[in-house]
Amino acid sequence: MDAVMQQVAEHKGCGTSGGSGKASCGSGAGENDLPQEIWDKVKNHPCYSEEAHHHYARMHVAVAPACNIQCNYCNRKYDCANESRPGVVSEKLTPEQAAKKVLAVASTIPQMTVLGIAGPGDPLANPAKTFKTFELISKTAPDIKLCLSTNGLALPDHVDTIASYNVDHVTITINMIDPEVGAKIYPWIFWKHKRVEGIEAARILTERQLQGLEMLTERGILCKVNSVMIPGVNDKHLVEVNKAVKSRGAFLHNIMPLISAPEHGTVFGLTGQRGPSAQELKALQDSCEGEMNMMRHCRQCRADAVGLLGEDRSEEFTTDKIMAMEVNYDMEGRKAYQVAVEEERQAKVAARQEELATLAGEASDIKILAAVATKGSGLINEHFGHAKEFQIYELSTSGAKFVGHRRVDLYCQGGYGDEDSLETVIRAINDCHAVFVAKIGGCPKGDLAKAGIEAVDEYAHEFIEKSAIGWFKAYLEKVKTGEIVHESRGDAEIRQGALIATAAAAE
Ligand code: CLF
Ligand code: SF4
Repeated sequence: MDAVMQQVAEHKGCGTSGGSGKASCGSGAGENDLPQEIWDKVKNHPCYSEEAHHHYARMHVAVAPACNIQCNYCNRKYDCANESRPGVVSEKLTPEQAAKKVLAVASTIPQMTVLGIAGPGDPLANPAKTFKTFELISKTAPDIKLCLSTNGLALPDHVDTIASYNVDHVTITINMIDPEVGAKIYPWIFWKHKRVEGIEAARILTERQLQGLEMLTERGILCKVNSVMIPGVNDKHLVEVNKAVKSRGAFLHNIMPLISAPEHGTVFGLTGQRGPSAQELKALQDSCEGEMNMMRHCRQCRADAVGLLGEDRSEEFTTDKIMAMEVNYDMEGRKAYQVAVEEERQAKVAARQEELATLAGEASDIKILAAVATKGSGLINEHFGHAKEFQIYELSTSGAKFVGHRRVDLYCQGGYGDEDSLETVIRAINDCHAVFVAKIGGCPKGDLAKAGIEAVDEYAHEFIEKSAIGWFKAYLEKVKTGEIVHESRGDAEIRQGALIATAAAAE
């Protein structure tokens, strides 16, 4: 393992001293928490840096249709569920179409910094298409970072090629290191021209995944491990997985909830295997965070996703549309735009630090969650009724820490509020004490208050963390003076229904 990767392996998100002297957690680790070489690799990557995901976008090109394993949470009719939300069929692209699409998107969305190949099958089960795409893009758009996500079975065979294309970021989905657990997740793999089943299949898969991870980190390639949390199958075991991947140099661990609605037609969906609740997911992520960087901002996006992680602009870039587009790839213009984004980002960090300093000396064990309606840039800039997701922050005397997001059904249905949707929003953010919004009507505000959630609109268009810290300070003051009594909130729902609704709308 080279010196830089050794530093990555040893880096513990929590308890690391940041520029402010404050502990920095997980993929929220900032410039002062990481070696310079690593910071340069992650600072503009929306998946590898939580901080970057408010400002920078990624895109996927769906050039890899085939897969070499079967996961019980996957229905082959749909995208790879390891890295993509199931339920949406992607348009398959040739490498040449993909290269044109990248130029079209990069010209339209200058903050798009990363091109990922994540399916709809496994990129390394389609190596010719995957590497041809990388080759074309590295020639025409050399400023774009290349990223890859794989189930890992074929990974050891391709590590040198991956390194030769300067792919800096690789994700491996590792759901187990114990073949007995694996046999409950993977019915078969396709290995050396034949189908292998059961424990033997899982044994080969885990060996190849861990071998591939070691080979990548030895070459200085930054690795993220995705794990799907399947209650009763691998939830407890994922703590062991976390230790195993950390010891092999993984930079980031992304524990994602199982999506298993029966409508998807997957084995887990049809057998009634449930996904985790919001609290179960957070508890597992928290328990692993002392070991290594945890990603909590993954959107389980599709194999043709385009835009900021929380938005989906893929409909603007269908094959018909991109083939008709006049593309003007202006690298200097992109650079200039990104300089402005960086200034905005620095202003946000400075505002947070300034507000955080005012919390110094506050002694309280209270930790609460708050939901935020945002369109990006780290601002409270979305109306309650227009939010398709809420970002979740944990507020404590250490500051405001991003801990997740919740997808919801739109409350505002073209001029009127939908009461059923409001119910689902409340269930999705039921563990929060407050929801920060740019604007909200009197009716939903009242209904939220009845459910014990305060709708806060006085920080409209201000920075999220600075505002949340300010509000939390006032909350602590009210508790101290006895104006309010602090009470814990209940659990919340990870909205599988909202995923299906969005998917259906996109089809
Ligand atoms: Fe794509 Fe994955 Fe690269 Fe990101 S996504 S290949 S690392 S550029 Fe990101 Fe999407 Fe989550 Fe993946 S939010 S599903 S972690
Ligand atoms: Fe499906 Fe991806 Fe698993 Fe292949 S690796 S079976 S495409 S979820």
